[in-house]
Amino acid sequence: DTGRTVIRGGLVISATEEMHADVLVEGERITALAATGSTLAESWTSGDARVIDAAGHYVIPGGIDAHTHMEFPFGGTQSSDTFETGTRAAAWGGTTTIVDFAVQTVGSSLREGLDTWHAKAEGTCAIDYAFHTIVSDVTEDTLKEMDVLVDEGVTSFKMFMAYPGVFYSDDGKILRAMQRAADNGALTMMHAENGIAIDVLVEQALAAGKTDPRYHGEVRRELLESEATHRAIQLARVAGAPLYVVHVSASEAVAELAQARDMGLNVFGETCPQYLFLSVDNLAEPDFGGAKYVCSTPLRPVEHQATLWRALRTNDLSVVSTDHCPFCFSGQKELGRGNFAKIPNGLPGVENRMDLLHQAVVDGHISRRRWIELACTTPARMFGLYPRKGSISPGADADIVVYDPNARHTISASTHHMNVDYSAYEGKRVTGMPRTVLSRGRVVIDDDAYVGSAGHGRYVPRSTCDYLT
Ligand code: DUC
Ligand code: ZN
Ligand code: ZN
Ligand code: ZN
Repeated sequence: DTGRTVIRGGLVISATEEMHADVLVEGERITALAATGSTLAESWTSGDARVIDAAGHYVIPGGIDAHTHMEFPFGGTQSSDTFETGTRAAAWGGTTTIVDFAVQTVGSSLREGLDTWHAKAEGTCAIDYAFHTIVSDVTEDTLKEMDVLVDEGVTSFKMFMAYPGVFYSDDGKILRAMQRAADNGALTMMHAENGIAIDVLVEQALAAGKTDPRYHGEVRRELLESEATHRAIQLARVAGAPLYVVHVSASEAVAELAQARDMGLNVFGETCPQYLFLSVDNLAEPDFGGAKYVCSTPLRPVEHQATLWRALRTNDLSVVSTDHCPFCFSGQKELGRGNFAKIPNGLPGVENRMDLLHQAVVDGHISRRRWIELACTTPARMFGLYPRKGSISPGADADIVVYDPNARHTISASTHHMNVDYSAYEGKRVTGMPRTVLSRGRVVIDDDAYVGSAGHGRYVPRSTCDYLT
């Protein structure tokens, strides 16, 4: 029994407003908010309620990271965070829900993929979790399974225009899956890069002796991201389906999204902290250090960052997720020594997202309400978790972060909690960090201590996207 908890005296921030309010938590839910100092709020602290003093702090909804890959098989290895270590690290960073990707492998069913991911996550997570499914093999049976999964709360499907021979689907398969999604209310998520053309450039680069990590960024050209983005949008129009483009990194792709949205299409875009804070310069770090920054879509020249920040303000990009997909430098990233194409793709970041975006508030890129909208409320609405998740409102799950906006700290692998031997943001100084984190009413982070438990986190079935009618 988690009893009654009052979070007292903080600044409660939502996507639309801020108020000095006390928050009453009973059991797993938020049951009321009242102005700090009001008779009602004072009445809550009589009796045996536990009081969390939030004076001088923000009180925000727990972060929703709608794009993570725990225990994800890639390039003959597997991402280094388990659901246990990855969700614990998420909690440390103020994220209280992840939406991870179950993987259908070619020749198997969506069901087998989803069951496998349930088995990985069940009983091990520190915070709540949900699933999308990666569709790698579009068949008549797969299309029928999509309808069943939507009814089970898996209401979004990711497809790949990249990675031929692994996750890749051709345009016909994409169109068929999009048509099905248009019928069953699901959201199609797209990895938009022209993988067929990229593979040609990879082969040519390697043949020319260009094997270093920085060539990963050169061959995965901006134009091959924007071309795929454009094509995905046209296919979605033909299918009459909504579209969510994941990990948008290049200005050219943002322009495609903006044009589609100006036409009134249900096209949404996501970007990730690595595209906002890192660049191709990192890929050129010496001694194979660039391998730490190999992800797809790749990091871009620094000029793209300004476009991404602008798009986050204008809503042409409306979600910031991490694409958390960690691989250790030692033994995993090193698989690509002498051949950048063999470096497992992915960066760690699930623990850093809330703080990096708060730093963006400090730096003047976004307002603090927009911070909450991008990191909590819109992901919840986009992926059918709202109103249970994503806001501090009566009836919502008590997933709450008491956030200290003045706590300075330095991001480092020596202090992070992700199961990976480096940090993509090593040495970066940020201002702001979670002090207390509640997951469904239970304190899981208490200042400098993790007090949660593996298995507290539950599977959350999702409804359909709140932005569609
Ligand atoms: N990109 C990555 O960087 N990692 C996992 C898969 C992907 O699309
Ligand atoms: Zn992807
Ligand atoms: Zn991904
Ligand atoms: Zn404090």
